[in-house]
Amino acid sequence: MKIIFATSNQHKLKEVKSAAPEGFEIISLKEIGFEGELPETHETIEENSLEKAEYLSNKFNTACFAEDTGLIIDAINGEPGVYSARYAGEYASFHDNVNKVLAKMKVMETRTARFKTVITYYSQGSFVQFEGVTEGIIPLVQIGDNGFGYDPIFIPDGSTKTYAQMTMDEKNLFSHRKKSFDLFANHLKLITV
Ligand code: ITT
Repeated sequence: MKIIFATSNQHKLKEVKSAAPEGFEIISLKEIGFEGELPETHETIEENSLEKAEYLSNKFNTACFAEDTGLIIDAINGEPGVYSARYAGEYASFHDNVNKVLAKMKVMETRTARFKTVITYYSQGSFVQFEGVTEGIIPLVQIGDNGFGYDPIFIPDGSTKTYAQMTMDEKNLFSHRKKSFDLFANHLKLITV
């Protein structure tokens, strides 16, 4: 089964390809000839996820899925949350965003946080959403070089490593994205039998 993943983030694309069960082929935006950014104008992860999937589905008149992800840190009122991609500014790098979090978290004793992904599958004008959440903690310093985004500052519960110290397969054992994708894949299996 072929499904289009509406994302301009190549790291997400790689992870979802590695998480997809046998029989699922993930098609990228590049492969369907879309270049550019997807719209993300809302205040919640759910709404942004829907906005991206709906936009692409309407533009190409095809079924597709999109996802929106945020890192939610308790000690700083849920930041960076829905603003995870541009936390340190519109053109901020992953590095800038990580440094901003670490600076804000410097004096915080409570280190709990969670990653949340919401996948939206949009098809013929209707949609369904799948949520994956992984609880964890924010270390005092960044550790590891793998992955992307906030991976160097997130230690999922049940591990002593940050996501950035893990291989992709190891990250998939804990990953918020993988949890939401598994729910989505089950849904697709059910509606296609
Ligand atoms: P698309 O909207 O095109 O999918 P994006 O990078 O803009 O790509 P988001 O709006 O979901 O995606 O941004 C969330 C940001 O959160 C992302 O840019 C990363 O910095 C971070 N992020 C998302 N998933 C992550 C993960 O698994 N590990 C670490 N950081 C992650």
